[in-house]
Amino acid sequence: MLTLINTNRMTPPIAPVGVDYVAGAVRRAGIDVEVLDLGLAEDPHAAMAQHFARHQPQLVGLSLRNVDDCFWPSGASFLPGLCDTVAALRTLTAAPIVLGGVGFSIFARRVVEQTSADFGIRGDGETSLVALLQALRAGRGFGRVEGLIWRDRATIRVNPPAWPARLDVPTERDAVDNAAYFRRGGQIGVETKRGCCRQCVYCADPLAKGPAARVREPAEVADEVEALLGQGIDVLHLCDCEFNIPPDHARAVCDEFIRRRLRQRVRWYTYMAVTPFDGDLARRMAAAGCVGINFTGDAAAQAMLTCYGQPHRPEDLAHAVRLCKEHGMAVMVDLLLGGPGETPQTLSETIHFVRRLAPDCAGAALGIRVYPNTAMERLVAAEGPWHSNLNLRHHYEGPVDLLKPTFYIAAALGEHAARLVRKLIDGDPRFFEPADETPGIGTDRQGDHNYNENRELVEAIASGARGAYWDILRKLRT
Ligand code: B12
Repeated sequence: MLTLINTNRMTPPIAPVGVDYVAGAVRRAGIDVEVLDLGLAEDPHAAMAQHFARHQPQLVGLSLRNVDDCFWPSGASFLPGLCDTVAALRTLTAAPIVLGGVGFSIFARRVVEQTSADFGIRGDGETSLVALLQALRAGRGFGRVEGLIWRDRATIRVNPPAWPARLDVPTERDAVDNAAYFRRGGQIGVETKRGCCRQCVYCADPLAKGPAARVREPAEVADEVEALLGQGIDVLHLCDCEFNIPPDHARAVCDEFIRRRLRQRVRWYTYMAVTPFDGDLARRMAAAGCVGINFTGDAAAQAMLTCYGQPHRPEDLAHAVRLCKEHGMAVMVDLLLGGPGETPQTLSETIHFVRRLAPDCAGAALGIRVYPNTAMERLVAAEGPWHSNLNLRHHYEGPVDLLKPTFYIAAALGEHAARLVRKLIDGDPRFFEPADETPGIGTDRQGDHNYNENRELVEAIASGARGAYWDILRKLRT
């Protein structure tokens, strides 16, 4: 038997989609699995004690969705909490512990070392977790489990990541209490694919999900949406990095939703790249039930788009916003301010351009989380010694360690970069503004869009609001 634990306790709570899929796959392989959801538990320690008083599993799996909140002013890390959870589990069970999840997969080996877990699986969990259970039973074969990080006497071994080209994802969605998450979290996630072939310099998705898109059958995705509808869930957020890459698959998913007339029963939101996007895709998306798109805009100064490795031009962003308006879908533009080469001039170009576009809202995130093994890490390394790099900011003590929340904010923006951004926004209510540096969470929140311990959202959802968080927040504002 396997115990699968969701460790994510951020609020509003997001249903652990990965746990749902992995538990379904393990069950399908004929292995018993119990889900212990700390995201819904009043007291996580009591919940763990209760669970292990009743169950003695062969393996305990911990899902780590977020290593940190990836948000500069707070820079909250969840690793200390994960270490505590692993330590508490050691007192409750002798079963080996395996870690997995998207956040985990970005750093995999480092998190295994830090927490002293027995194993980790980098990448997809469905097949590898079953293979690990089989290897444990046989007492050998660990070298063949895809994505496995394991201890071979004193050495830590790292197998190639688990990114199977053919996806076989269970569609039942019945291992997690999705209805409870819908009541408290306002939306539920569904994936149509995994992986991304884009080269955005800062992005960690290729590290966790692989460098090429691996698509699901549109009919399976629609089956899953219908399974969620059966649980009373009618507002979804896609979990693809970018829904429109590759565009053929996005069209095929929309066509299947249209064929099943899902638009009458479900509303959905998604992340999208600015290109490729045209009138045909916009029309199909709206007809398939899409009510809101959050674009990876990043910037509207060409120099910054080039620096970030974005293939779109500012005009493409304007076109994308126009298409959304024409087709009745709400639109958010996500900006990433302060990257390498950002100056007060490029910042002003971006903000003024986006203000003229008048999207329904825009996220003015200041500071880029620097992840290891990305082009961004290489760019920073090329700037000279890490310890004296004035573009790097972090709240922790000691030398730069990319496992801890570390951000890039171009020093050319001066000491008070957030203030400068707010000045350019000039009170435009459509923007989610960056707060000043406020280590910790839940403090001094003034209109930002950090969804970590976001009381405004929790209260709105409790009062009945549903949808993407940016859409809920912007409606509260206007
Ligand atoms: C969609 C999304 C959102 C949506 C969620 C919508 C919804 N209802 O689900 C919204 C917009 C709400 C959101 C919010 C946030 N997000 Co988000 N989000 C994503 C995204 C794109 C998909 C996540 C997802 O569900 N994937 C699908 C599931 C099936 O995949 P999975 O969880 O990885 O599970 C698989 C494997 O990891 C593995 N697995 C999972 N668990 C386990 C357990 C074991 C034991 C094993 C072996 C394997 C295993 O198997 C699963 C199936 O193959 C990811 C990036 C990405 N491409 O994944 C970012 C991502 C997870 N988000 C991130 C962040 C930072 C956040 C926020 C903290 C942002 C903020 N400050 O507000 C919040 C946190 C919200 C919360 N309460 O948790 C970061 C985390 C990075 C980090 N440093 O840790 C990511 C990676 C994006 C990024 N690159 O920066 N997010």
